[in-house]
Amino acid sequence: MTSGTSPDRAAPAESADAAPRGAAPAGARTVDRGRGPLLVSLSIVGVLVLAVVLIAVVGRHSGDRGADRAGPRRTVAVHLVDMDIVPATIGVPRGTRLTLQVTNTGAVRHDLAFPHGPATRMLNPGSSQLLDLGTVTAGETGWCTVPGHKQAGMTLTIQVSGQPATAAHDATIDPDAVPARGFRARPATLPPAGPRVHRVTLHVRDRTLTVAPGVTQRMWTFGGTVPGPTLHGRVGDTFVVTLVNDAGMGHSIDFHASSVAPDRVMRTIGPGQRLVYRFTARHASAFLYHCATAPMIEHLGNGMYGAVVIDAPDLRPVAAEYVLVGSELYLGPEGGTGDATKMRRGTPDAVVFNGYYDQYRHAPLTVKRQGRVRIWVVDAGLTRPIDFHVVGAPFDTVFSDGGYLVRPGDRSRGAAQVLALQPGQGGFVEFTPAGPGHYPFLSHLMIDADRGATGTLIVTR
Ligand SMILES: [Cu+2]
Repeated sequence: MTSGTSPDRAAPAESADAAPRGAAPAGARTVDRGRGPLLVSLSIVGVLVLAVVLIAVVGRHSGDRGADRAGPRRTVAVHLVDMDIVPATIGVPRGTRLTLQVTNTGAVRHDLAFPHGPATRMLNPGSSQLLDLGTVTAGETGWCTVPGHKQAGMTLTIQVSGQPATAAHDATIDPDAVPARGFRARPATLPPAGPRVHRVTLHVRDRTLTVAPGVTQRMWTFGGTVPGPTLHGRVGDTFVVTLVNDAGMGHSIDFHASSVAPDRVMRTIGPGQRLVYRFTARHASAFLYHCATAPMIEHLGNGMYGAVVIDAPDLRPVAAEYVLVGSELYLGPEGGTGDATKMRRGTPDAVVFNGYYDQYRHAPLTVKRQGRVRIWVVDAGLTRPIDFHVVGAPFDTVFSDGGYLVRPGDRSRGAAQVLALQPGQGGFVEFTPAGPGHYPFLSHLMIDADRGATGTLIVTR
């Protein structure tokens, strides 16, 4: 293989060598400086041979980490995608002479500017520009200056080696921290089903929300909360939802409960626009709704989801009825939007019920008298299954994504330990607690219970 012998064959996305392509002049200069008295006795041909050998050595090193120590010049390809910069982070050794080959691969105009450094011109889709950052001695973050794009996640962080990979940048959750005084959990009680025609207005707006003790994030919301409000009705009910976009970028909504042609009602509307999404609920379940604007992974990852609960016609009254939406947190900087790179890697910082780390462990759900409990669960994703379990309370009823898996009175006398849901699924469980006490609930995927997917149900006398 000859791939290591030419600078031109270094990885195209991140070349560790000098100028992009045609690096021979820089390599030749290196040769000139290094030849010293040796060259006195060499012919021109000899110089060229030596140059080729040295270029080959430099090129070989450009493909491995040795270049980070040996080569202080580096050119990195950077893509401005719509509402994202790829890569979002570039790590270099201190003292690197860094050049960015910035290309707008999105559909709208973007630029890249550093607060104490250079900036590209406003780049049309498809165009690119070399951006010389000079010799990098400290980390810094640049962004797209188009209004709203930085908030949407278009940032690029230069990290200088010796600094921690992400700690200097992203917020972190302290699992032992407790909420501030006056903390109020999101009410988990299922709202009443209301009239047969549900008129709902959902304002899309960016809001800074507390997602764990001492940690805030700039979330993209339906109605100002994450998850968005829970809608509740019966089979046959009509929902007339007015979506109003009060945010700075395009958004949309997709109701899994609706049987509709998506084209019109699920279209993206721009800032200041509104649409009316009308549907009749034909089926029972706990359905997800979410923003369906690209890149969906970021619109969901930043909080744009909620639940629509459509009662099965045969439901019996219960003593307590709750809704839990499971979702993931991909923390960006404190007070900033989520980290799109973590979203794409599927590495959440937390898995939570109703938008907050260990929310109902801090503020338990209660059943005032011993009686039957129904808990609706929706998995909003992005990537984690929810393996819903209540300690000490096997489920005699499980309704999973549209049908009963377990029902009381079944001759099998079976019961379920968990309600297992994939992203985009929902259902409910029922059980009668054995007596007063504290019943922990969790996602039984322990890695997720360990990162925020827990709570407590208190059964009082
Ligand atoms: Cu959106």
